[in-house]
Amino acid sequence: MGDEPSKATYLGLDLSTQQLKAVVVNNDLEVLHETSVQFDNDLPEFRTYGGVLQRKEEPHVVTVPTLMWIKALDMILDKLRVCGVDFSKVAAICGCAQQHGTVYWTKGGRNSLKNLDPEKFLHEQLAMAFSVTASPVWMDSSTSAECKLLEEAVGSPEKLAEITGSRAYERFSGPQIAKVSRKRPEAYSSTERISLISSFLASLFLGDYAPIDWSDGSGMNLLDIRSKDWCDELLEVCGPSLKEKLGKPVSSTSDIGPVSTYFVERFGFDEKCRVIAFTGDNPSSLAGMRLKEGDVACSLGTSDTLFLWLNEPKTVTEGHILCNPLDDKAYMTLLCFKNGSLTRKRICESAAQDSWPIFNELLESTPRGNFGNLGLYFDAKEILPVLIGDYKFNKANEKISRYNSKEVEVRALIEGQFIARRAHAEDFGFSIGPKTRIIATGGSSVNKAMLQVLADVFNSPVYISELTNSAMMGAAYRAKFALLKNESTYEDILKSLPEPTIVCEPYDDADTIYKPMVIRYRNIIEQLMENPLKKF
Ligand code: 5FX
Repeated sequence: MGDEPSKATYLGLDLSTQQLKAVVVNNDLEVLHETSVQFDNDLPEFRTYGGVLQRKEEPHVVTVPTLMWIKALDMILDKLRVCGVDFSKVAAICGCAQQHGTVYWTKGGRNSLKNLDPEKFLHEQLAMAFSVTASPVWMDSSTSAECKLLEEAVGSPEKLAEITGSRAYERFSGPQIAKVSRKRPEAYSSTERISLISSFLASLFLGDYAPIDWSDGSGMNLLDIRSKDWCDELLEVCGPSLKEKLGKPVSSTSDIGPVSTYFVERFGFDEKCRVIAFTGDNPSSLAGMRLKEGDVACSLGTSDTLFLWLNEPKTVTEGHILCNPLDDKAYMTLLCFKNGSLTRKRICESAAQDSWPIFNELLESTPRGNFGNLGLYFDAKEILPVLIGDYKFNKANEKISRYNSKEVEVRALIEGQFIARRAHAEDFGFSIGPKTRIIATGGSSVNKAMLQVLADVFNSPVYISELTNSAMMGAAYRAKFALLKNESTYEDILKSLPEPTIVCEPYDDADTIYKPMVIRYRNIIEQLMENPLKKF
């Protein structure tokens, strides 16, 4: 493998909310094999819905059985083997995962990782490796008390945002770790190592604890994004000996070591195959989308996210600044909206018989502006704005309980979602206009009817890449980049790949219709935030 670079391949993984995906690319970054494991359908024994566990009695607590992810890795590697992947050619492995979630390795966890028996599945051998068996994930919003602790520790939300890139957010790892340490002190004290989901997945390949990378580490409320080291004051309020439990964070482009002998012996990986630091799904998407200055990336998945490349950090109290996964000196911005594709699916089920073609027909049969109807749908407590429930307004801006027609409901949902994305992006300082390229990715980006609404609401052309799954592809590209970074730029490595292509342009009247609707949205939110039960 190592002697014939042109025959080298790269393995990229994406452990997202609803599935684990894997891709093998050749040296020209062309896809050779691609496969996935869907958690709900392929691993029904874990009884997840949308990839997570959530009980009615405690709706704000959202977890995932850690072992399910390990079993998914066992399955996906076998799927790749069965479809003929020659693992001996893989020069480097890299991956990404949903951000913020935490994994708690029990004492002896490292030992288990180092002594894996290649005759057995990983999930058989790691079943007892965790002190907390259900990992809290990004959809969890049960840590308001811990958020306060972190903000008080440094003086204010603004100060926390200045240091870590974000004010305290319930889903962020610091508040989540603080909750485990406060509510389950025994589990916390028997924890040898805390990984992010990305570094946990990397640990399995490494056969040892993998370090947390700076970019995903920026989603913890614990990392100083300028010095790129943990902030001691914050670690102290979260739990005892946290520095040792987290290990030292590293650059996202680090080569963190060779693949473990388990993979060499079980699957025939070359012992020279390297493991590259895994990162969060959003940073990985940034790498997969090859954003240019001024481009706005819009990922439409379980969560909807908007992000862009940033050269200098800035302090923001809504949204997030993360270390950049490709350039140690640069940063990226991120806005995350929790109610993305699962909410779209709910309305698709209720209004369009669970059929996307019918949903699109309904969407396209209503005019832009939806006769003045505007809907806001938050199945789970939203991040931006912090609201839960359905809010439907008619032309007279009266709050109504339901729309008379399915087509109005479908358009109210999609316009409402994209109007919210635009309003918050503008508040955050994104400059958006007819020259901005919106580059769409994520599951819903295959839906052209929705992308047309996106183009109109943002009054900007929407592009998509031929290569869907930007987070997973970003992992494969980063695998190659990390090996060659001393000789080539990232641009050079990706230059043979096709450019994103334009799929929708805004109609001429788009801004006239949607600019006032963005203002109207802001007024509604202001009033709802004061009193969510307000009668308009
Ligand atoms: C980003 O801050 C998020 O919480 C989500 O986009 C998760 O990364 C989804 F995987």
